[in-house]
Amino acid sequence: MGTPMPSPELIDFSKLPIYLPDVECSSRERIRAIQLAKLIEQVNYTYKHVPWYQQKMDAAGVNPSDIKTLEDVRKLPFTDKSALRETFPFGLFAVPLDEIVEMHASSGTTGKPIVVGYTRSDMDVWSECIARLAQMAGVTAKDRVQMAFGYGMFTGGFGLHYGIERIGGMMIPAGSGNTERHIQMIADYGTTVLIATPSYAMRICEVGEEMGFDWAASTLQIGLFGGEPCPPGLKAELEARMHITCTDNYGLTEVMGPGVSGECLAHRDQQHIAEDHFLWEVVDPDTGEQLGEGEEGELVLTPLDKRGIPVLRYRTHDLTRVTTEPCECGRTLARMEKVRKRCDDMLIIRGTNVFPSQVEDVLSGIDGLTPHYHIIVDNEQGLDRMTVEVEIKPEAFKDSFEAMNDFSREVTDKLRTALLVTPVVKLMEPGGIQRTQGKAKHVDDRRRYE
Ligand code: DLL
Repeated sequence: MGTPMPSPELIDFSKLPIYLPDVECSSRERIRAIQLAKLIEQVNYTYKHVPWYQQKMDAAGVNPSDIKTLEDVRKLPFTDKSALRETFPFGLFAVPLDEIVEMHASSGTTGKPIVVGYTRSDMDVWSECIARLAQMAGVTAKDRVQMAFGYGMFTGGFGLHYGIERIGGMMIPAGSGNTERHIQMIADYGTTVLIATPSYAMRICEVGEEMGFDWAASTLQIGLFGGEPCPPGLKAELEARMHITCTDNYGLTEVMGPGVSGECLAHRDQQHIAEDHFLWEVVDPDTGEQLGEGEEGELVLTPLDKRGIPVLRYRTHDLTRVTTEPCECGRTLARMEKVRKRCDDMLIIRGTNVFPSQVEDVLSGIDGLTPHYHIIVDNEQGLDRMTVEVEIKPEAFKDSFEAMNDFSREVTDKLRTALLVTPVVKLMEPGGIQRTQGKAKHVDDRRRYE
């Protein structure tokens, strides 16, 4: 069963189990050799099975046979969300749909989501990656693991679920929402591990405190959190108030979902990348040029054995730096610094990705609104809250409170349907949203947890 967190200098790392020591503790040379063999095969596979990539590579004048070293990955074109948007829903799939056993989706920058599909072998790799990161965090087959992610199109719920099953832990598939019930279930079932976004974990913590739940005496020991940044201040508070070890894992739908990297107990501000399944690069977000080890830039990922929907050099827009220095936990897999910032305007609200462009699209389709809007995000009550201020055209302005209320509800419903997040909508009178001289600043992110 997961152990409460002793201070790092007291941990005997040699006693902590490692899921795949042969890979996770391999020499750097061997890791690179595995990556190269897989990269060559993956590029060939992708070129052969995805016409979109064949065209892109032909246009860039690069052939799979040009990939002879890991450095040659630079010859390949980048991929970003627009590729998935252009080919929605299945245009990047490399296998007939009959071979897809599960699909997931996440927000795109506009109306259509990003759709991904997994073959049976993709599911095996996925659950292995999750099993590895859960074990890195101290989870074992004896743990009772309560899921507070939704079991929907979001990759977090099912992804983490399969990985915990793989190490033999007991899954408690509670799903998202109903915070009081979560606390009751922890008490009733003796839950030892909680899976959630860190912000929702904080909400669970606070509601528990309000209910008089004694976190210090509870069975809960480990938080497997992810899906959004977990700043050190938030992590420290979760650990102190819930009396747990709060770990953080990272991933994104386009390359797998959760499972790309996870925190070990030796370096609590970093995450080991599953390098045998992902080739990482850090690039200058403006020029796309590769940066050296330790330099901060945009993480670019090439999954090395993805069969359903392979992607090459995926631009994550997440900013980080990577080190390949050996780690005290025994793993030799590279470590990425926790992602705190993105280099695009995507917001993560309660674990759901939201682009200002989606908000703009919805608002522009509603009669009676001017093009001016303002998004405010805060987390004063523990949970992220998104407020959207919209401005009414003079002709749509009504004296009746009822009529204005109905209008506000219509805007809220349309935003909720598109974003999967329920915003607080504030109707502003004509001219009520401040105009700027230069670029309009649409987003004010006031969340604080430094
Ligand atoms: O959030 C996958 C995931 C689910 C990871 C559950 C971990 C746990 P998306 O919805 O596609 O996938 O969002 C991916 O979320 O590019 C980051 O910007 C952000 N993100 C995910 N995990 C972390 C994390 C899932 N641990 C986007 N720290 C990514 C910081 C994170 N940001």
